[in-house]
Amino acid sequence: MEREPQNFGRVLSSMCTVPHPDAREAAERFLADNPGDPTTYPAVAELEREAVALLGEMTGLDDPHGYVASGGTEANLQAVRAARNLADSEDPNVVAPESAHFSFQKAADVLDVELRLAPTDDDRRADLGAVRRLADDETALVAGVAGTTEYGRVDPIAALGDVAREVGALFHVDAAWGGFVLPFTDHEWDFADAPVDTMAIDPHKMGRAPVPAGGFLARDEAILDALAVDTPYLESTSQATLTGTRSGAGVAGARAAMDALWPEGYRENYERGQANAEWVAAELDSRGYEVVEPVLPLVAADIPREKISALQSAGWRVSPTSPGELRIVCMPHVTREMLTEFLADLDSV
Ligand code: 0PR
Repeated sequence: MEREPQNFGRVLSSMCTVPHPDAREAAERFLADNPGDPTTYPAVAELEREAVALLGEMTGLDDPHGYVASGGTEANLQAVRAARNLADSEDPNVVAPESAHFSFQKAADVLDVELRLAPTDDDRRADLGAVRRLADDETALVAGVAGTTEYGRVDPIAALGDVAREVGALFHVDAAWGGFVLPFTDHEWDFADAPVDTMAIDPHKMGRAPVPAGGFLARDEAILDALAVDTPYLESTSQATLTGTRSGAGVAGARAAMDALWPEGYRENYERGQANAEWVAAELDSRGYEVVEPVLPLVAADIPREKISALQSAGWRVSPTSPGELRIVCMPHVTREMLTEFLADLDSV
């Protein structure tokens, strides 16, 4: 039977969205190109350099090193891997807030490093004092999140970077979701604001690129060198990526989306998403639900489990946070009309 792709009309908790038309077209053209072998596939390799340059522009990094990864999971894992490889510790650890994405657990497991999770504060951001207490001489990497998965919070990035420097660790910022909206806010989060060494920033989330298109960025080339292995039988001689064959569609799509949307299109996405988040937060609040105010375009509200289940049965794609709140991620496909319909259904379930 022929299957249809997901219709985004009722998708409210996903961090994926509808790709930009230019991105869709570019992805289709480069479906068979492998950026993992840049000498055989030079055109897609050039698109990747342009994509990385655009990501550098967005994140305040003049001479960016990095690549289009499969997603935030790979970028976070590579940050941990580079830090572990560069650390002169027998027993390295990574310090991150407990709000960090579960990909850090995978990274710690695969790379055999200890993951130390610091509690978050009353506003669900990394508790600086706790991070400071957990970090020590064996810390290879301190990580902060700029746009957390569950609540869209931005950790105190500059101060976390200082903690990393104090213990001689590298500092990683996970802006996998937030990176395409943060340039239009006043938050401190990027390479220009803080001593950031590496970053995850995913075009396939807020960037309107096709899946898979993540971003791994590094301030120094030495970080990519710490990841590189020799590739004797390829025309190119080394590879710093985690995966081998990669998606030319992801790379070309990411480059096309950013070319079309940076900066004005992304600014509009952010402004519309933020306005929708604030609007739906106020609507939920007026109905008596406890709402976590949206710092970025992401709202969480304490809606009873049975109602969430009933909404899911009505076709709404909504998933709860770990404490059970309903999450609405105001991605570019989420319109005011969708939210109005959602509230009407919420009122009737
Ligand atoms: N870092 C942050 C801050 C994230 O939110 C995520 C994904 C990642 C890293 C990992 O990114 P990849 O999944 O690209 O490797 N956050 C979403 C989540 O786990 C991913 C997601 C996206 C889930 C779309 C469902 C979905 O439909 O909730």
